[in-house]
Amino acid sequence: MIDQLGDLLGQLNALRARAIAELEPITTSSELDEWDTRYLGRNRGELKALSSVMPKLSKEERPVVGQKINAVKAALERELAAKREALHQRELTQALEQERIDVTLPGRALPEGHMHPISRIIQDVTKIFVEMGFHAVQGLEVETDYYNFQALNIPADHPARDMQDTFWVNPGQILLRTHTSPMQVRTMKQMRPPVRVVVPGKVYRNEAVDATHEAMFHQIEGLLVDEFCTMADLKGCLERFAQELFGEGRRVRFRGSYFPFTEPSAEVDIDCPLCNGEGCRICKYTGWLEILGSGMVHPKLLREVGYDPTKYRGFAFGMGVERIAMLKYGIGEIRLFSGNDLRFLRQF
Ligand code: 2NL
Repeated sequence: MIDQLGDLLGQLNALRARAIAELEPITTSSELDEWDTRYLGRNRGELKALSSVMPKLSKEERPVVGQKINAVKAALERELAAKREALHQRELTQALEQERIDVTLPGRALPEGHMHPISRIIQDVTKIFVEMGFHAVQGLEVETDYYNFQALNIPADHPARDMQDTFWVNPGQILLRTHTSPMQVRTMKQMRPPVRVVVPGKVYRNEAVDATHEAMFHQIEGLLVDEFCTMADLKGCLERFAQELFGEGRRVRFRGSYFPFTEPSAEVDIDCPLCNGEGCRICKYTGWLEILGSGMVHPKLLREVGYDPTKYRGFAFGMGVERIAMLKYGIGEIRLFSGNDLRFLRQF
């Protein structure tokens, strides 16, 4: 009996030693599960198989063997738990190593687009006048003969109405606006002074297209009407504009000119911002650049919109946006702006 007991305890010790030895080289959780079933499995586990002798043992032997079985079981379960934890830690370390992110790498640059240079100029110019108290308004691109010509003191025989320069929708009645002025006329008819508006937008002329002329281009016109408004106000306003857009210290020069809708009228030059007035290719070695036309609103126009010309005065100005852009960026070909060639547009 004693021999049988000793043999049984020896088998249990051997089982424990073998199980622990087999546990050692295991590297995956599926192997570990197999090991669990083989030794600790409830149905066909080896420990279970040895326990099956229990009923054949004597009363004295049973607790000794029972305790031993429990001790071996507890030892194997401890080893199993420790191994599981070790495997888990290894897998975690491996995952962290593989999925490691180098937070010091530079970010991947997003391709960045930008506004069209003409839109940029329109925005910059509009903002400068908005900051001086002007409202930006948009007009119609299809206008009537009255608003585009008649109300602006451009009579039927005036050269500006030449059939060659105007795109007519209904000849003599409906046209594509040749300047943004019709919207200033509409604004004046809609409200009483003081009026301060800037009107940016597309205009159309049936031009012979070349490096400086296109059939569609952009204008920005400005209009101010108030009591006690003088040409000095016009000059101060435009000087401020020139310095904001072309740089601090820019000088402004007025040259007498003629427009049907202003009297007196003046062309406005700035000292060339590319050579600081020294003379260069852009200013054709004169040191000066013409940037816009301007003048005091003709009394006939004020009367036309219902304002009393003895009480109110106005000044107005107009500039070609493409021309401003060409001067500002030193570009000699107007057609580049409408060409939609990204190799050109990306340079701004
Ligand atoms: C130029 C010159 C100018 C105006 C536009 C204007 C409009 C009204 C009344 C009086 Cl409603 N004047 N506009 C005045 C002077 C010059 O434009 O060279 N533009 C590109």
